[in-house]
Amino acid sequence: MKISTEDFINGIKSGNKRLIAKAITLVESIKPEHRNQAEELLKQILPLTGKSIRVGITGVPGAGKSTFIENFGRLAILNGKKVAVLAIDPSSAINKGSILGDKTRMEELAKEENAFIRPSPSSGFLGGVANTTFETMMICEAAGYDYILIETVGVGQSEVLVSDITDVFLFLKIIGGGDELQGIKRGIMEMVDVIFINKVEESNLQKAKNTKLELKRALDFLPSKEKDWKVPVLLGSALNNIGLNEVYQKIDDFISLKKKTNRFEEVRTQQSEKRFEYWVQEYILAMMKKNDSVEEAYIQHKKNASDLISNPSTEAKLFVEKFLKKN
Ligand SMILES: Nc1nc2c(ncn2[C@@H]2O[C@H](COP(=O)(O)OP(=O)(O)OP(=O)(O)O)[C@@H](O)[C@H]2O)c(=O)[nH]1
Ligand SMILES: [Mg+2]
Repeated sequence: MKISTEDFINGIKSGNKRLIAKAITLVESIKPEHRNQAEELLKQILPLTGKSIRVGITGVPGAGKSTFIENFGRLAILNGKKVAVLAIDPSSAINKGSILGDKTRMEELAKEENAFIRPSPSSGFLGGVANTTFETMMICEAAGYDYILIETVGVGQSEVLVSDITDVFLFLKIIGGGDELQGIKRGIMEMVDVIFINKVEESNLQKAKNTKLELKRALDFLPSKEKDWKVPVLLGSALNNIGLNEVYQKIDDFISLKKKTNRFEEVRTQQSEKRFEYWVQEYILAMMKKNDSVEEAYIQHKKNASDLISNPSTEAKLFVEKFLKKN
């Protein structure tokens, strides 16, 4: 049975998890009639959004992201906060990637009344991963969640996507995790706001301290992303709940600093502009493709590009000029 927009909104406002989940399914849907209702819903909840702290968490597979989120989330709840957990997974559209890693379902956190855990979308969807996750985040914010924790799943572009929708970016590092072999992807180091060296125990404490020094040195060579913020490198164990308080505190400090310097709003504004630009392209293309001959041409030009008959940018230009050229 179709749920009315009003019912969705009342459900979200009252924190009804079943309706929150259904609203998220609605915004993830690619069906045009669903999209129309999604737009209406998002428009109406907009005034209720924007108040959470949006945290992106990255790290190589197995670094302990899910374990960290589970215990960090419980810590936030102990501090009286409500926590929503989302995943961003650019690979899921292709291989129907696993849901927040099948190994870790965050069972303890999931039991908490003040936690909401949402698996990443697992099939093709409109608007790209970051935009879909952003809209999911809006719904969670309207439902009163104070922290939105976003786990990056898969490697590569997911960090860029997640940094486009978050306020603070946390990098979980493990010693000997392979990432230092690649000099730790420079891109990540430039994006990161807080580093947590995870799985530190008595036996590897000295190694961890050395890694911390190396990271600090590497950071010194990079331009700082936020003025007056020195990226902290913390040590601890997500599994044993060591060092998470410090991360919590650093995130708090970082957000306070960004608010004081107006960077908080400024970055969010830039992020919104980027989303706007994205949607303009998305909708222009969708409108154009409603016409059969345009759709046909689109497929042909795309094929030329994919068959390497010509350069993708040349094909894109030819396609657009065929239909949009002033005459
Ligand atoms: N010893 C130790 N093990 C940990 C710690 N944190 C996480 N682990 C373990 O490391 C393994 C991977 O943890 P996950 O939390 O699933 O890691 P992840 O980064 O979410 O992994 P993916 O989602 O697959 O990318 C699990 O077996 C955890 O129990 C820690 O602080 N110490
Ligand atoms: Mg995980």
